[in-house]
Amino acid sequence: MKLQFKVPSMACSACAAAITQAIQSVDAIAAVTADPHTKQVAIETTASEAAIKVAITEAGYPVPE
Ligand SMILES: [Cu+2]
Repeated sequence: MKLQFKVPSMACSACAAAITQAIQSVDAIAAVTADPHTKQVAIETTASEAAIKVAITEAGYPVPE
């Protein structure tokens, strides 16, 4: 399933890497594209949207509705 989130606090490539790692801790084979310029995170995963959202939030990057 394809998911897309806007993560406003993703400011640089280190943030993008941390978010990617958090998502891959839920789904190791998730395909993640995190762009600090557009603040968009695109994910191809078999994990649930809720689980991915929690992982990103717990990494320190709130995901607004
Ligand atoms: Cu950063």
